[in-house]
Amino acid sequence: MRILFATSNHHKVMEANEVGKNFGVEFSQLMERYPEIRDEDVSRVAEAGAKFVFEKIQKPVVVEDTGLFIEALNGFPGSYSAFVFKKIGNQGILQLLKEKENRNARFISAVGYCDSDGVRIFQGLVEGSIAREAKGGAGFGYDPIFIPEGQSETFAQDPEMKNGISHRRRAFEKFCRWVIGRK
Ligand code: ITT
Repeated sequence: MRILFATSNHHKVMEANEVGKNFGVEFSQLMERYPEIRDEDVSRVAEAGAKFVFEKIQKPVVVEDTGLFIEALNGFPGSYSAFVFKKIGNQGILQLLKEKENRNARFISAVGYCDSDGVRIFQGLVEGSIAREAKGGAGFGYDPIFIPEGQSETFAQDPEMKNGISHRRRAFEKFCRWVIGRK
């Protein structure tokens, strides 16, 4: 089964396909932009994005929105993670946490799927902490500063570990299970 995935980020498509291959689901990248609404909840951002793209292309489509929620910063940057990453990057986040003992953080991924029956949301979450310094060359975005719970390395140091436990894996697993079980 082939499903369109509207995203500008090819890393997301590769990670989704690592999950999809276990379910016979293949994701194809669709370079279709959509407005990211201002909402603190990544699920609502994904929901609005999926509806927007579906209405435009009239084909079933997936979009995904991810946020990094840092406890000591009251959940910042959250659903504003893309904007914050562009503005201050990983070094900016490390700077904001310089004096902080509490390094707890979580990634939340929301996959939105829209077809003529409407939109559905599938969430995945991984708990972890923000490293003291950026490490690793794999992955993208905040991967060099995120250490998942129970691990000693960042997502960027161990992409296989990331693929096994990430927020995205968890959200796409839920989606794939649902989509192949439907009908
Ligand atoms: P699209 O919106 O086009 O899908 P994007 O990269 O802008 O691609 P998001 O808005 O979901 O995706 O991402 C928010 C930010 O969080 C952005 O800066 C990403 O680089 C970063 N991000 C998303 N998923 C991540 C992951 O698995 N690991 C590290 N950083 C991630």
